[in-house]
Amino acid sequence: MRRLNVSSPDFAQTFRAFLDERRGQPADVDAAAGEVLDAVKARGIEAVLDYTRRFDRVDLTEHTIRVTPEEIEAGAAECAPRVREAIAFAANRIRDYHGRQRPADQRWTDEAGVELGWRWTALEAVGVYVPGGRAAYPSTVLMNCVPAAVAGVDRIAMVTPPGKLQPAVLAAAKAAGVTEIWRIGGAQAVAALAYGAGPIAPVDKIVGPGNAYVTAAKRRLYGVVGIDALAGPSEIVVVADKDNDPDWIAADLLSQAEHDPSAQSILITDDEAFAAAVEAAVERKLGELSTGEDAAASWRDHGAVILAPLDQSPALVDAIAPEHVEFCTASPEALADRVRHAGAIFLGRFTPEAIGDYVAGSNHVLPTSRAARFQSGLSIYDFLKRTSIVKCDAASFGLLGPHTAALAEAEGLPAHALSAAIRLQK
Ligand code: HSO
Ligand code: ZN
Repeated sequence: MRRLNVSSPDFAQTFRAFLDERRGQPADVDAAAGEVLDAVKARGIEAVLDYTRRFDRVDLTEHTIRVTPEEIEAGAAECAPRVREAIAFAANRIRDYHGRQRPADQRWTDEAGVELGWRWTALEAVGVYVPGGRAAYPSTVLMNCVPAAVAGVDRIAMVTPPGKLQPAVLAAAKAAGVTEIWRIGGAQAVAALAYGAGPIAPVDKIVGPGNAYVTAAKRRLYGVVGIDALAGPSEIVVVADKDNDPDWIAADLLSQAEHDPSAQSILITDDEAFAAAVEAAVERKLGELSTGEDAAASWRDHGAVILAPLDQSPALVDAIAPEHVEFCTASPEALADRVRHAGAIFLGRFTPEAIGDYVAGSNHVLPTSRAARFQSGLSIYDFLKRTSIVKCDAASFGLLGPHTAALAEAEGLPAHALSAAIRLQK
């Protein structure tokens, strides 16, 4: 854990170096992922089944690769009622939040008499990657699939590595409107979704987090399909005054740290004694968490405490452009309104980030690694596209046609000029 102080003479330099540190650089697996993609493109389902045997050590067939509706029902029924209730609660809130994002179509006639506008339509088919093992989060299923369903996507195809499917993941898939589940993982699953393979029909876009192979496969397939942002290690900034309970703030910092040894938790506070109390609380709690090992590594290698007047916190937050920022102060808006670059902002002492991870309704798929400077979290817009609409009549064409012909001639494109001129002669 690093201690930085804005009033120390070398702060600008230390802070810059801190921001430039790269966390958890993904392994260079690009060539290996490329090979898998080529094989699936060439040999389809056979290659997918081969890789599943080789990498996952599971022998599947074209028929057993699909999780049947009966299996989904039976698995979801095993989910503890308390968790099932929470999934339904979360799904409803996520549905409501994303439903409000729905943009309107537009149509108008401008002063030249041209009818113009645009129309929004949903993607037809989307693939959602859900990691296996410990990172098979039902919340991730909800956050990726509910917005797709709200947008009106017809097919939502989930892939997840073979093995026992967690009841909560199946319950979330059901609640989110997933239309099919395939037990495949890794680059071969991404390839199957992009190219289609045997019973798996191709999709138009692939979203969802995965390991280095999955990320490399998605990056390579961009263009064949759409992809979401490439997820990096999670991060949180907590801006807190001394009136907070240090234990609460420590828990919030640890809630990000426990995700991954390369996650990052940063405290910004104006009170040295409070900072020390939070640090002590973090150390105490690390020993109590089952995820303590990862959290300790994250806090040790990437954690930071920045001492600064709180009035300077919006500028510091902007420089960090974090995935999440909490303002745990009496008047959080006064500071938060001045922030420009952050994936999600959590206001006040009773809004820990965990609320946003699960049930607030806002999306927890957010820009990491300073991508908040140019990117938003996952939304209904990731599953919609806009089509432009243009209509001229003879009179309005009379106004636009000559300018079209002039530009076409300037570009050396005579057929373009002709398609304008030919109508002007009428
Ligand atoms: N905080 C993570 C999302 C998550 N948390 C899933 C719990 N489960 C990245 O924003
Ligand atoms: Zn989280």
